[in-house]
Amino acid sequence: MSDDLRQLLAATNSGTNFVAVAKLLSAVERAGAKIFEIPELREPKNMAFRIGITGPPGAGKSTLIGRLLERFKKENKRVGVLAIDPTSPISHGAVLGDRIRYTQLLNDQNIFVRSLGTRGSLGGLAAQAYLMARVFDACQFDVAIIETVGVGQTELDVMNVADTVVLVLVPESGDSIQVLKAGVIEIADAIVVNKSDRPGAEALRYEIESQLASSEKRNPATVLTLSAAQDQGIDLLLEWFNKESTKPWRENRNTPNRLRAEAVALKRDQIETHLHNLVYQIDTPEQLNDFFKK
Ligand SMILES: Nc1nc2c(ncn2[C@@H]2O[C@H](COP(=O)(O)OP(=O)(O)O)[C@@H](O)[C@H]2O)c(=O)[nH]1
Ligand SMILES: [Mg+2]
Repeated sequence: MSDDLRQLLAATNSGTNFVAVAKLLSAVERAGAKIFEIPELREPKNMAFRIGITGPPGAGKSTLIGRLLERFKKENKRVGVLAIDPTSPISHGAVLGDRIRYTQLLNDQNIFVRSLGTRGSLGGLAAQAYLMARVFDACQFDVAIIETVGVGQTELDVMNVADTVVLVLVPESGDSIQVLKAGVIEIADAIVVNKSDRPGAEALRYEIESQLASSEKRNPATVLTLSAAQDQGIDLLLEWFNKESTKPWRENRNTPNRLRAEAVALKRDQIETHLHNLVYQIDTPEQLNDFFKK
């Protein structure tokens, strides 16, 4: 197994061969925590700055990522995108939609996009995100963007993978207010009020700022208003990323808290798979009884 991974990693030619990168990602998905046997995956020399982008469906996350990709492309940055969409396990509808939104950039030699649906287990998504993000590091990407749809516990877990977290909200959406009430703003480093071309952006910004004022978080999020579709205000977010990237995010990634969160995500995935395999053997009441003795 680890020999296969080594070969696949070498075949990526420092991440420039995207066909090989895609194969490596699939192999890593199957290998799980075994990837730690490979030094380049365990302690990568290169680290891609991981930007997590979360928020309710339809907030404009994919559109915004498309804008960011245009900018990163101009700066000759190598970017890996991981689009996680647990809402469409069958049709992959939204994932296809995302592909269309990134379409003009997909053939670019510096931008690699991978979509992840669910394969049954929700807990597994955070594990997959950790694994893939390590591949992006080893493949010499400068930036890794992780998009998750929604704002539940799964998304919170996935956002632990990121070095910086952007929460995208929109005016005129009951979802946005619910997100604020659910305390999701606690995990955000920046909160983007998107669709500033629509009425209500200022009111939402006011709502967010008053929630932040009453939050107990030590470093409250920066609030930015922009319009992804109209390409307005994107540079504010890029400036903010530049500032964020001067922080000691590389060192922070290997703090005990971060490493433990990764360990829990990967181990939970292993245990859930094991449990699934065990219960799968149950066909009769006797076997059910035996199962509990194991
Ligand atoms: N009016 C307006 N529509 C936008 C803006 N950004 C995105 N949209 C639209 O909102 C819809 C959902 O966008 P999408 O990027 O797929 O949202 P996601 O589900 O958060 O990834 C699409 O129809 C976009 O064209 C914006 O700034 N203004
Ligand atoms: Mg999307």
